[in-house]
Amino acid sequence: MGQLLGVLAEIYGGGAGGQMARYRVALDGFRVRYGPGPVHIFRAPGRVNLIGEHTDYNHGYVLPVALDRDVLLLARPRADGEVWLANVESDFTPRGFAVSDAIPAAPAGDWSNYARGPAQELTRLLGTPVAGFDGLVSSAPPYGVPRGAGVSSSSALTVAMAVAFAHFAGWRWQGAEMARLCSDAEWYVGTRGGIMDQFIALLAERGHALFLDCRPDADGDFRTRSIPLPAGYRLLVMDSGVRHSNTRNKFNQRVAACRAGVALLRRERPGITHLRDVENADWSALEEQLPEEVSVASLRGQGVALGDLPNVPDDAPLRVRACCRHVWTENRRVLATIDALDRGDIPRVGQLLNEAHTSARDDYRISTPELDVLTGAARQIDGVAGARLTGAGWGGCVIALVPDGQVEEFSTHVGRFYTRATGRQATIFPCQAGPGAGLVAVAEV
Ligand code: NG1
Repeated sequence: MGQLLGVLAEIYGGGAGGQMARYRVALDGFRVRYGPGPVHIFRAPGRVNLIGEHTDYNHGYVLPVALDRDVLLLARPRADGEVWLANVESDFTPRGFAVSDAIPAAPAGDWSNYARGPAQELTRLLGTPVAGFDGLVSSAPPYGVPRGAGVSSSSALTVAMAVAFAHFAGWRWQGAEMARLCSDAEWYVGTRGGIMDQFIALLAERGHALFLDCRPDADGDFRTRSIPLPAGYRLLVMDSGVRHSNTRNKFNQRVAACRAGVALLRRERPGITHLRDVENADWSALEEQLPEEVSVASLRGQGVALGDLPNVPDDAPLRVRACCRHVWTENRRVLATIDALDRGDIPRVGQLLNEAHTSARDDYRISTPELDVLTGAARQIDGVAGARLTGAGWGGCVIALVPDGQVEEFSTHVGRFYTRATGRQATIFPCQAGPGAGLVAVAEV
């Protein structure tokens, strides 16, 4: 156990003591459920995104940061090709399935889909069924990844599962290939998201954000760069407590609006495959070619197909022009943010974060009144560089860059202001940029 404490100190820094207690509870739970013997402990972190929202599936730029809040998966391989899963949180009831290259999905919303996806994808990639395991997941507050809060709890769970399957299969993964596999594994559950969350969960570096160009090169590799977080500031996360129930449908509708933009722009420029392709075009000229609003059915009538997109009804109003404008401006903001970070110009970074929030609110329409209250309250504190919603939107979290000396005042003010304005309680915590996913240790229980 002393050895484990050392490993935890490397991962969590000062928070290792509390983590040790959390790991002990999980290890005891594993022994009670599955019996004594060796157990592998894997982890995968959640993330915030500094800037670059809804750009990843448009082959754009993103700048995520891993949290030190993570999903733990304790696992012991089985010889019969079955996977059995339990969870320290009792609302996730136990699940089981058999590994194959075509694993039937459980009903939408079933948490075992986040294990079924990676098991199926890795089996297909390796051409042979991967080993199953007995598993116990631990992601309860305060150490786990908040669920449905736009900090990527689903990807953290998927990545933890994938890392475990890969380990037991003896597959030595590389970043890009594994990130792609995990992204495919999430398409298995129906969301047509991008590759950002899986990349940061796998490749995060302590104290750094990860710049990722989501356009693969000819070899399928992605350009990345680790960028140190600015000295003298804390990246604070404010969880609004608002959880949206219908996110998957709304998310896919935004993807549909972007795909519609591409399909319409392709009529004159056939080389365009993603919105990224117009990053250097004059936007004011381009946007006139895009409708303000159009339905899927009307697009179909014009011969425009949007591809495989679950849960987008025929009459869903797609705000094509505004959504595409958000993506075009957001990509520029990400590059400008990197430039400002390189120059140490934090006020400029803050300005870009604020502009990104406005674009997400007005053009992409993914904010909520609660997220707007939080960003407004955050900006009232002197020295706060900027604040914006982070993640998919429709609830979840806001981030702010706060001077080290202002953290306490900030938390008190924002907490009170938010409760007065909304009657809700915000959870405010620092983003301690932690390392990426992997095997933590093998323990004996
Ligand atoms: P969250 O916030 O974790 O639901 C989603 C997508 C990302 C990205 C962001 C918006 C998945 C798994 N995640 O993240 O790829 O598109 O929204 O920037 O689809």
